[in-house]
Amino acid sequence: MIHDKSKAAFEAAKKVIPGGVDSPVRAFKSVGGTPVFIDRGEGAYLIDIDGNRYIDFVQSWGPLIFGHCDADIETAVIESAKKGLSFGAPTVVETALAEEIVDLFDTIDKVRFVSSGTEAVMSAIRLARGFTGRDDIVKFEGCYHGHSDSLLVQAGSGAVTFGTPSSPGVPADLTKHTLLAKYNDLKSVEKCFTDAPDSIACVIIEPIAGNMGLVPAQEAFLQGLRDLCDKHGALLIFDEVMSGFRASLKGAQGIYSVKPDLVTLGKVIGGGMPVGAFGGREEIMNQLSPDGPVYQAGTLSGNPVAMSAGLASLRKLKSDPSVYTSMEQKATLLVEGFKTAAAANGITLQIDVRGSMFGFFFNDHEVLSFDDALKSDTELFAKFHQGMLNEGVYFACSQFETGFISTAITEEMIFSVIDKAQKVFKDIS
Ligand code: HOZ
Repeated sequence: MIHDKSKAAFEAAKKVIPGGVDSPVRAFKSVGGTPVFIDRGEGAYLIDIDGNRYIDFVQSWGPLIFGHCDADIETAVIESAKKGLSFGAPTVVETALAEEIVDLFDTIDKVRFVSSGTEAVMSAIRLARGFTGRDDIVKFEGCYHGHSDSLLVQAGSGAVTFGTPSSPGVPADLTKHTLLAKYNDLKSVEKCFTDAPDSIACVIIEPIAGNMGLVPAQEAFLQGLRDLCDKHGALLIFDEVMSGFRASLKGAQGIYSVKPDLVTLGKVIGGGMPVGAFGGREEIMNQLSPDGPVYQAGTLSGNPVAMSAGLASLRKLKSDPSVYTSMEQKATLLVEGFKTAAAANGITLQIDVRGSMFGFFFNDHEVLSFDDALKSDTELFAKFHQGMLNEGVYFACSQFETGFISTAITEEMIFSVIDKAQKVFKDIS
């Protein structure tokens, strides 16, 4: 495959954009080679500026559950854009999208929209602190909640990919309020509460972690978090920016029985446009300004074009929830095919699937935590990534990310990807 134009575009970008990218994970640093510069998407495919086509398992890191250029979402965006791009004033489409979310999530009475997942989580944390009158938060190693200061501590996603899970530039005075615990390890959370019994405002978790690779929480562990939070008067926040409308129509909450106090959303609720949201029980959400004292704001929050894209996506998902079963079947087919093909070449993969999310670790042992994920063979992953890219298959360029199925991906495509993987596993073993 020829990537000459992408290589030239990357050189040009590096002169004027740090690292040539606007988000570090895109730079392909951990897998080698040059990032491909995208010209356009078409359903299940990405087409780069050299004209190469790839089956896309990244989907803009999750939002594009219907693939690229879905006709209904495109129409909603175009119709909305024709009426004006932004008003900085309320529109009825915000209420309509909020109503859909409140209808689907029993844990959300009210929801506020922002422009990114980072903002959603940052705001939810402030609200939890304001509501409880406490400063400390508990987060888990390997969970990534965006790049705001108090959450960029032992974080997953690009932060771990580039070996800076805790970033310079974050004042120690701020991170002293971030207590760290181990994913799927209740004892480590109990220790946080023993050390700081009355000062923890909230425990925040990706109930289906997607930023250290795919690592779902165990039900008993989540229940243990719920019990500890209740015992100590802390709030439980589910960060469902990634799993919301991805793991199921109700996100992780459609799979687990444990209920959070606050939920953060993003990605799918914007249909590909920049959107985040946080919501929860009325008594908590009413603490937000202008009804309450906790300040939070945004000039472009609830942007009508983004809200229209999100509304079209959610209504389409609600009208046919069977798409989740079919995406889960395809995801399972894919990773089981990979596991078998890898094993035939002496490579052990750990695989997992939750709805339209899938993961595969080059790892001999079960992955339940960040420590386990870090034991993966990232060099082998890099070789696999390069091999598959050359075969026209686009995976996230890090072992510590999740893969996504879209409704545009067919079973025939999955079989063809497994065939290509068989060849690549053979080459790299
Ligand atoms: N895992 C990241 C988002 N949840 C990838 C996207 C990015 O950092 O640009």
